[in-house]
Amino acid sequence: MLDFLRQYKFSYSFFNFFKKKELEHNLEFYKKYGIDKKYYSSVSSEDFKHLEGEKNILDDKDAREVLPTIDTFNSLPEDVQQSLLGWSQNGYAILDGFFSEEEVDGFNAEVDRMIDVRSANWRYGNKIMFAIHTSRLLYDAGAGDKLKSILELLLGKEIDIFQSINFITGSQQRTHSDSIHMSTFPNGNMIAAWIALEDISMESGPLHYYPGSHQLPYVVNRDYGNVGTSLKLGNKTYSDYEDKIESIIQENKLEKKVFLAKKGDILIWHANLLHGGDPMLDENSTRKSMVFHYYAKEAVCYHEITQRPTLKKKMTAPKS
Ligand SMILES: O=C(O)CCC(=O)C(=O)O
Repeated sequence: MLDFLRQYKFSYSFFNFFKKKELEHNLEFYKKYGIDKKYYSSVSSEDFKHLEGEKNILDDKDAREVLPTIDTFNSLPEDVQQSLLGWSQNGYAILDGFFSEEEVDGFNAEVDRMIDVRSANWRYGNKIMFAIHTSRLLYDAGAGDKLKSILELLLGKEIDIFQSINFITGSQQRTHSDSIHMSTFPNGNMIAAWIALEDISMESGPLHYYPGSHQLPYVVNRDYGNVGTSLKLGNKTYSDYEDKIESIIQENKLEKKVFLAKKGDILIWHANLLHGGDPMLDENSTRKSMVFHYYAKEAVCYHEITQRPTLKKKMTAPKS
């Protein structure tokens, strides 16, 4: 029965009607872009296809030209600066040893504690979702200035942390762009930071990514025949989306890299960088890692596949 209702846009709108506080963030931007919508209305890329949308500064100009003119950038350690300078070209930046051994031990102990007291919100068996809602330590790791100030530098604007995911084992997720899940208008107003919570090997199913893929057009419902109608969502499956991405990788002969990270290393990715999790070669291996996703404050935020506006919880630091 639930699956039957899920294909109808009004089911989501009905649910969203009672979530005004978490959805009203889009209203200001609907007005700015002349979109006639209520806070609970269905929304997708189809609503913006007649609009151009401003580009983020580092999508428009090269980071090598822009970043050295910014004080925050110049105050960063030399190796961090070097990695950020490749952002416009690569769509990712790697920060070695960003979190210390002790800090990461603290994050792992916190995750173990959450599992012990059963406050971990598991999804699909291996993901702990939104630990930042209940753990002060993990919230501070993602929302604290040390990391956030670098991400704001790359987006050229203020951001809010939206989501955290903790993995104990590899995600084995096929290649995708986060913009199909956490979509924005204008495009590109999302950014993510992935942190290795232990040394990562090929056996454990490392994170993979395709350098430069962020410069390809954003793939939206229309691109794989998933638009639907005014009442119904499209009828394609998520594998249809993944197949589409696979064909884009082949057509463009994109080169895959894997992130054989050391404990504490970070990989930051662009909203449209293609990435995923390699298969686990050793099914007994762990791959402890944590990813934070952020939205820019100044954008319409939604989920392209389900055509829903994003429920943004007003984030304040948890008490413990
Ligand atoms: O950790 C991984 O293997 C993939 C994570 C990912 O795709 C994401 O968080 O968007």
